[in-house]
Amino acid sequence: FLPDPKTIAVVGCPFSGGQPRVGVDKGPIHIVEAGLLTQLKELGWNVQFDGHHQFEEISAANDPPIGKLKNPRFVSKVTKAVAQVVGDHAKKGKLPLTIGGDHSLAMGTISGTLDTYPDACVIWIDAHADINTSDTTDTGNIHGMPVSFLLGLGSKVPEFSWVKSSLRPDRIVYIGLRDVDAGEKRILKENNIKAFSMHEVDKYGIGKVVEMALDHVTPNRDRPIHLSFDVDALDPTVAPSTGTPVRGGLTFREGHYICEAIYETGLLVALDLMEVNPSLEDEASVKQTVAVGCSLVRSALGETLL
Ligand code: HAR
Ligand code: MN
Ligand code: MN
Ligand code: MN
Repeated sequence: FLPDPKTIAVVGCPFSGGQPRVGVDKGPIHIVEAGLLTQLKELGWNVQFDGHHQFEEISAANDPPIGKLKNPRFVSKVTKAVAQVVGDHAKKGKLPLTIGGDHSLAMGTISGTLDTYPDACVIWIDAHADINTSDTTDTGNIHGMPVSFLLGLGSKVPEFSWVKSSLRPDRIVYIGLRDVDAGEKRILKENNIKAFSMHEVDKYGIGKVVEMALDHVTPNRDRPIHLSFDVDALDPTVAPSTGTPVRGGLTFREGHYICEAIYETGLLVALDLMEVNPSLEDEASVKQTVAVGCSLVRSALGETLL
């Protein structure tokens, strides 16, 4: 889908409004400082980066909850702008790489992808399903809800009416789930959404799981793929610096295998790396998490072991 010379447009999103812990907004800054852009150039890509995405903060005082949703205007404003930026890059034939920031940003990134490629499918790698609706959320944190907005589930929230809600439930697949709320389990079942939890990863092995995931969303291997990778899909021993770590996650190799296998399809058109929080855990853990984030991205963009 991408014309030569192949170009990555890096969209750094220092944003944390979709969840309560400070620091996740520093994720993209650390990842870029760690040398990711140079590493991607070494893989043969053209790399464009115009600085991290700038946005005006809306203070909590001016952004009271709408229903249960926290910071709704701020999240909406930022993710809407991100949708525009990602969509513009994609329409010019570039591959947008969005570095978060919290996972509410995926409302924007995937809206941008769907606007460009209405046929696109989504592969969502996460410990969490992020599919609470405005009705089912316990926390009100919007990073736990982006998928429901993209699918058009739950009560409509006018503030988010701009979100592309055209994603079909059979065009998204999950890998890595292990902390799914009761309401989310119901939504997954009712909508027949395919999910490979850590149980299936243990049972079948990651190779088979990725093959089954691809068979589900693109049986003929002909649909554009948007890969949204939440670093908390990895085990906390592998990626400790993240806001909602859950034990029993993907190994270093399982995470990288997913990225490598998706690259090999030649169908990847957009990539998100989300939820790296450099203010959590000690300095060594931060370094480790930032490094693993960079290497996941390299694997998804063509780095091979041989
Ligand atoms: N399900 C919980 C909620 O709705 C927690 C999910 C958010 N955690 C994440 N997203 N990091 O993947 O608040
Ligand atoms: Mn997530
Ligand atoms: Mn998560
Ligand atoms: Mn939970």
